[in-house]
Amino acid sequence: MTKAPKARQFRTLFLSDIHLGSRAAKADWLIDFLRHHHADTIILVGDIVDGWRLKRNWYWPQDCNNVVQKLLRQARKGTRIIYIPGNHDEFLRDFPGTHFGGIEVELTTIHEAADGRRYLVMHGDEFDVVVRHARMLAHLGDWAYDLAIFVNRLVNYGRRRLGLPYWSFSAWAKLQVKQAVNFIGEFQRVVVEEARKHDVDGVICGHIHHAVIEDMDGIRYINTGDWVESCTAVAEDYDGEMHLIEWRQPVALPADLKRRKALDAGEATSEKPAKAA
Ligand SMILES: [Mn+2]
Repeated sequence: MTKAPKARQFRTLFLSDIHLGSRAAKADWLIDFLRHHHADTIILVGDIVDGWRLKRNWYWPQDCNNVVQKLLRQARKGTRIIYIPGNHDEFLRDFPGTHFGGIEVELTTIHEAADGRRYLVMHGDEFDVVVRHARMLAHLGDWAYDLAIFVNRLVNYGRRRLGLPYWSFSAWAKLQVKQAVNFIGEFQRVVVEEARKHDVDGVICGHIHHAVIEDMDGIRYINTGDWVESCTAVAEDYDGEMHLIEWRQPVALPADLKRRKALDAGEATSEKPAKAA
């Protein structure tokens, strides 16, 4: 008989860009990750549910339910869970300060790490427009930068009202393969600038699907990556140290997978059956 490996316990786990409801979401990998990594606090850094994808084409396999159930169960068992909406789950942005199933919704939050460092936590999409027009805005200065963020919010609010999807920076950046690296750098730069404005030691964000922990001009930039391609998370240990974890599903025998599937099916207590596309 094989004993299940013990889960690693962390102070905080940061996860973003899971995109549940899109076919690309690696929900089964995430379930496996959550089975092996526990935390006192889990902060969901946006684009957890892909509302825009679901609106166009309902796709919600059992794996998506399992992720939600697993998180809700941990909340019930005492894990503090904070949900910071992104652009794909922006419907939640209308409910800051509310709770559902023990999960708190906040637009942004300040995370104080065990070592006393303070981090601004946000999804990061509000900087798309700044990144696009970085050079021009740099000449215009602070007020233009703030105005750009405001206009971006307004435009995307309008698009949402018209039933149009959010203008996706990351998808666009991927199309510009040659330029993508520049844009990742620009994004990082403006987000770090925002952290400086908030007088914090670092920033934790998602959105561009590019996981990294890096110090930049005295500010720590942390991007949690995604669960669409890279399967990455950031974990804070009890000393306040941040770790980037890339979760590659261990090679399992078909029998193991079958047993795991059965386990998950048994674990899930959803009242409604999953509705397949
Ligand atoms: Mn996003």
